[in-house]
Amino acid sequence: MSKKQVVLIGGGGHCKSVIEAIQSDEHIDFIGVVDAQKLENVLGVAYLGDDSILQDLVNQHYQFLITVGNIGAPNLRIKLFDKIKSLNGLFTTGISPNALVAKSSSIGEGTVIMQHAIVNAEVVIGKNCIINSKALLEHETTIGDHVHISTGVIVNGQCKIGNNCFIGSGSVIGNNVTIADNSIIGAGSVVLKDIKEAGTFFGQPARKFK
Ligand code: JB3
Repeated sequence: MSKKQVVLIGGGGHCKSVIEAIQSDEHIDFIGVVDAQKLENVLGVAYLGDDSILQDLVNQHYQFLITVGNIGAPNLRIKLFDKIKSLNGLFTTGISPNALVAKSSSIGEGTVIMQHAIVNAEVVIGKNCIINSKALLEHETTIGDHVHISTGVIVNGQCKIGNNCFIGSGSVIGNNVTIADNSIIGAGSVVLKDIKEAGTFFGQPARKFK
């Protein structure tokens, strides 16, 4: 199988974590990093330039991952994803060889599954998501587009997490819970009831903060 030639968009902390997570995947070659500011290199991966070179990179048929992270709203990740789409760029998926991903699950373009994450039976994950280190997604859960499930989160079975949500580190989402699009769940929260309208929620049990 030929290797995927992958360009990373955003060269900060999340990018370093993605490189560590997927560099031992023998099917991936990193071409380089695109960042708004000039960098030396990122963990040995070359700096290529700023976003003005994206069309050239698309023309060379490289595949992309958005490696700008987000705590809260994913606006920059969406903007960069849509920009590359508008240039007819192709996204790949990045799956750490240390993650456990069920064969019956499905993972959207541009999504990364970080180290020691577990994605169980019939989970469906949308595009441009971060399933961060040690997150657990249980059976038949659905994750929308541009979602960040942060480090150590537990999402139990048959949940529905809407588009653009951020679930903070260590949070627990109970079985069969639905969370509305654009919701933010603060770190360490416990969500046992549906969240029907977007907002910022925090606590055990989680309550609306704003
Ligand atoms: O929660 C965890 C474990 N990690 C967080 C991650 C998910 O999100 C981490 O703690 C950070 O808060 C955040 O990481 P991120 O996004 O890598 O943050 P930072 O280290 O600040 O790097 C952002 C990079 O994006 C910087 O190098 C910026 O120059 C670059 N950047 C900003 N705007 C951009 C743009 N790069 C491109 N190509 N285009 C832009 O428009």
